[in-house]
Amino acid sequence: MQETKIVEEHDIMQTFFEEEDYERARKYLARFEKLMTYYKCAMFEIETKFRVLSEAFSPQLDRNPINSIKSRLKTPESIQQKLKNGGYPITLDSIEQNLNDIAGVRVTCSFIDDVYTLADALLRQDDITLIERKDYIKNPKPNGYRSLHLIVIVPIFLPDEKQYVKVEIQLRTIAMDFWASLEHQLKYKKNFEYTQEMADELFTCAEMSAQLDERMDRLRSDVICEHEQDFDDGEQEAQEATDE
Ligand code: 0O2
Repeated sequence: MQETKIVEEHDIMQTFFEEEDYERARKYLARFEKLMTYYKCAMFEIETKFRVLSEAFSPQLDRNPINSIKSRLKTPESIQQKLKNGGYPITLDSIEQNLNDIAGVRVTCSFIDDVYTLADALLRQDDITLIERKDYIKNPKPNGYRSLHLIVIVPIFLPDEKQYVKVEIQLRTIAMDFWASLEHQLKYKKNFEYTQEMADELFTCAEMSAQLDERMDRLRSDVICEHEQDFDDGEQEAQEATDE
C-alpha cells in the first residue's frame, strides 16, 4: 500500500519536473506573489490611515467613529474568474489594469455621518488619489444595497522601491453591514433557489434598516444638541458667578 503511494507520488513529481514550462511558471508565480504583496501592503496602509483617523476623531466626537475594519485580498481563483467574466486577458498586467478590488478594506461605522466624515478625511490626505466613488447610500442599488465605495491609489514604500497601488474601500454603517452580509449569504447559498419573493423581502428589510440608521442619526443629533446646550448653560453660569 505504502509502496504504491510512493510510486504514484514519484510519477506525479516526475511529470511536474519534466514540464519544460516549469521554470517559466515558477518565475511567473514569483511575480504574482510579489504583486499580491504590493496589494497586501497597500491594504495595511489604508487600514492604518483609518485607525489613525479614528484616534484623531475620538476626542472630538467623544466616541470611536469606527466600529470595525476588515480587510481581504482577492483569491487567485476569484481573480481569474473576474478577469474571465470581464473578457480580459489573464495576465499580471491585466490584473493591475482591469481589477480595482484585489485589495479590499471594509470600514463599519455606527452612524451615517461618520461614513462621510471618515471618507472626506481620508480623501483630503495628499498621498491618496481617488479613482472612483460610488455612493450607494445616497443612490442605493435596486436590491436595496447601501454602502459608500471608493477606489483609491495609495503609495507603498518598500526597501528599494515605491509603488502606487489600488485599493477598494467600502464604508457603511453597522445596519448596512448586517443587511449586506445576510443578503450575500442567502444569495450565494448552494443548492438553494433565490426567489423573487425573497428578493422583495430583502428589499423591504433594506428599507427598514435605512430607516433605523436615519432614526439613530436623529437621536445622536438630539443628544449632541442637548449636550451642547448644557455645556453653554454651565459656561454662562460660571461667567455670571465670576462677574458677581
Ligand atoms: P467580494 O467577494 O465582496 O469582493 P466591480 O468590482 O467594479 O467590477 P461592480 O459591481 O461594478 O463590480 O462594483 P461595485 O458595485 O462597486 O461592487 C463591488 C463590491 O461591492 C462587491 O464585490 C461586493 O463586496 C459589494 N456589493 C456590491 N453590490 C452588492 C450587493 O448587492 N450585495 C452585497 N452583499 N454586496 C454587494 P464582489 O466582487 O461582488 O465580491
